[in-house]
Amino acid sequence: MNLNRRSFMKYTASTAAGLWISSCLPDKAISKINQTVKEFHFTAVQTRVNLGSGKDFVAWTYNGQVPGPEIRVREGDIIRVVLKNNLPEDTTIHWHGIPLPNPMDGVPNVTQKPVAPGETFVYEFEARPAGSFIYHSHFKLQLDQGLYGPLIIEPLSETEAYDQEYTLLLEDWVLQDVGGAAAIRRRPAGPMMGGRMGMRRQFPTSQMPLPEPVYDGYAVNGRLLSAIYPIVVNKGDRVKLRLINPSSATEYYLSLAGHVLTVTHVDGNPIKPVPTEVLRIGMGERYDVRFNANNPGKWLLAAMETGLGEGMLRIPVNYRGIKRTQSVGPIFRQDMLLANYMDFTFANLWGDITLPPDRSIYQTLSGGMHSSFWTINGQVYPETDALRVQKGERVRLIYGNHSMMPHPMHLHGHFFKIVNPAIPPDMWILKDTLIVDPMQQIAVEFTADNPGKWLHHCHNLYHMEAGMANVVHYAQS
Ligand SMILES: [Cu+2]
Repeated sequence: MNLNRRSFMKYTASTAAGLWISSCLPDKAISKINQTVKEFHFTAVQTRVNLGSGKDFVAWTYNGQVPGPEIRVREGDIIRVVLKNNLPEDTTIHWHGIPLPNPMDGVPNVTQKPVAPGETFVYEFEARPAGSFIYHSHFKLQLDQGLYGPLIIEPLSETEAYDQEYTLLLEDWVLQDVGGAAAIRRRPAGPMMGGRMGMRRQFPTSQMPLPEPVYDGYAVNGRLLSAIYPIVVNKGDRVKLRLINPSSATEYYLSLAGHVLTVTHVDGNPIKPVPTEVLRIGMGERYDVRFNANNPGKWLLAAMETGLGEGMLRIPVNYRGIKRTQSVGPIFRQDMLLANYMDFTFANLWGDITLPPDRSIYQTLSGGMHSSFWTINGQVYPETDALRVQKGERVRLIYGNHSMMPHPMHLHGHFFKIVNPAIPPDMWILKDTLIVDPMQQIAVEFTADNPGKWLHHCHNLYHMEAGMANVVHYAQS
C-alpha cells in the first residue's frame, strides 16, 4: 500500500529527501521520548523558474522550487525547519491549520519578529494531528509570489485502505518577475474613494491596498495547464487525492469525468465519506478525496471558476494500457451534485459540547463596493477590534457577509466546528478555513484552548492585505 505515493510529487519535491538532514534523538527541550526530529533546511530565495510551458520568470521560492519541498512526517514527530532568508525583504513561515504553540505560528509582528534578509529562524513544533496542511509565507504578498508548499502528516496507524496517493496543489500564477499583484505597478495617486465608513483613520494613497491581479496561469504542483503531470492508475486501484488550495485569490470547482469523488477529510480532519460530482475548494482549504479506478479510459480531473469557464485546470487521469489519445473531461452542469459543508458529518463523535456557547461574537464582513478596503465590523486591520476570549471558553463566531464576494475565513492555532442546526453538535465537522458566501450568515465554534495571539482573517490574500483580519486575544489569567 502507498508505494506510489510520491510518484507524482517527485517532480516538484524530488529534493525533499535530500533536505531531510537528520533523524536523531530528541533534545532536552522535548519531554516525550521516542519522538523523532525531522529537520528540514529551507532557503527563501528568488529563482528563475519555468512552469513547464510559457516563459521563464523570477518567482519567490523555497530552495529554488515551486511549490516548496513537500514536508511529510508521521504524527507525533517533531518538525524542525531552519529557515534562511535570502530574499530582499523580511519573511516568515506560517504552518496553516496546525494548532501549534503561538511563537511558532509565523505571523510577523503578531507571533514573531519578521526574519530579516540574511537572518535565520528555526521553527520547531510537534506534527499533530494527522492530515493535509500547507506551509506558506505570511509576509505581505509572498504567498502569491510562490512561497508555499505541502505539509503532510501521516497517521500513526493507517485506517484508510488505498493503493495510490497523490498530493495536488492548485495554484494561481502571475507569470512575471516578482509575481502576484506586486508585479502590477501601483496605480497613480488619485482622489480617495468613499464608502469607508467606520474606519478610524485615513490611509494615505500610497498605502492603498493593491487589487487582485489578473492571473495568467493556473498550475498543479508548479506545472501549467498543458504540462500538468498525469495521475496514472491501474484498473481496480483505490486512489486517494490530497487536494490543497494555496492560491492567493482563486477558488476551484473540481470534477472527475467518469468517476465519483468521495470526500473523506476536510482540512485534514476525517468525516463520514460523502460522494460528490463537484467539489468546491476555497483558498486555504484542503480536501482528501478518494475514487475507485473502475472505468478504464483517459479522463480529466478538471477545475472551473465562476466566470472563467471550464478547464482552467485539467489533470489527466490515465489508466495504464489505454491507447486512446483524446481525454474525456467532465461537463459542468447547473444541476450537478455539489457537496456542501452541511452535507458533511464528523467521523467521530465529539461528546464534549453542550449548548449554548460561553461567548458569541459577530463578524460582519464588508467591502469591495466603492472601496479598496475589506473590513470586519467596519474596521480595517490592524485597527480591527481584537476577539477577546478567556482560556477554556467555547467561542461562537457568527459571520455575516455583507459583500458580494466569498470570504474563506481562517483561524490560526485552532480548529473550529461549523455550526449545523440540522444535526447534533457532536457531529459538526472540524475545519480551520470556512468559505462565507455573499449575503450568507454562518457560524463556527472553537474552544479557546491554545493561549496566545492568533490571527483570524480572510484567506483571499488581497482581502487580508486590504484589512480583513483581526487577532484573537486571550485574557491574562
Ligand atoms: Cu475575503
